[in-house]
Amino acid sequence: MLELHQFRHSPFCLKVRMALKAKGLSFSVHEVLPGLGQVALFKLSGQRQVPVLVDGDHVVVDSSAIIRHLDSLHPDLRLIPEDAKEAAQIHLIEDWADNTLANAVRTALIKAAAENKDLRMALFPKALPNPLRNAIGNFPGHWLSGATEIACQGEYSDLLGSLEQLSCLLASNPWIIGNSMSVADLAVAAQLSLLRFPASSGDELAGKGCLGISDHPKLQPLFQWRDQIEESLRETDPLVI
Ligand SMILES: N[C@@H](CCC(=O)N[C@@H](CS)C(=O)NCC(=O)O)C(=O)O
Repeated sequence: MLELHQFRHSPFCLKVRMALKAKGLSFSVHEVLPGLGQVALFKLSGQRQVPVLVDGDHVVVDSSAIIRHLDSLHPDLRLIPEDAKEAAQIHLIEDWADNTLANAVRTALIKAAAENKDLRMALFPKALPNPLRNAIGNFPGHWLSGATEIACQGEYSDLLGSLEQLSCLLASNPWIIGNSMSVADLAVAAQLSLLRFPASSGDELAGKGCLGISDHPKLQPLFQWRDQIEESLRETDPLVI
């Protein structure tokens, strides 16, 4: 049985869950507690980041490496095509999503969480003790919000510009590159989950996100595309261990 060590709301872990589901593989998830749980993760994998996939004797770290591992073992539904030109284009989009998009999305989410106590509370693991959750919830968010606003105006308009381009592309094409789902689609769809949380994030978070982006009229085709991908991959939830 494949075992995924994850933070539930990490987009990189969602990217791997979507790949596992696209390939029809059954797996269990091990929820890592930020901080303490990462000590055990370090013992297991030699580093402290999620996702980590345990596949028998193989311990694979990093979402891109995990998906390449899965593609080599289960090539019937490839997420990285054999065609070299398409594979190169897909690699570039995946790299953009995992780095540039991920950084901009993280900043936008921090700003949104600073402005919205409900979102802030919902993002922290249920396993955290209540006094700590409450302290985080009651932190005066506008301090942080002001700081991120000044620092990140350029990044925010770049993010909006890129998302508008993608939204336009995906209004008339089912996939970003080529004629079937690839790791480029999964990497982008996973990052979008932090801008507007999908149903799979649970009742507390579903529909919440970064106002100004999640409700932007030009970006609705993009979020609909993401929701369709999630819907097509929905099946029995993995066993949580
Ligand atoms: N390049 C990695 C990025 C993974 C990553 O950034 N994981 C974050 C969660 S979203 C993490 O584990 N952060 C905890 C830490 O750095 O201590 C991948 O694609 O898997």
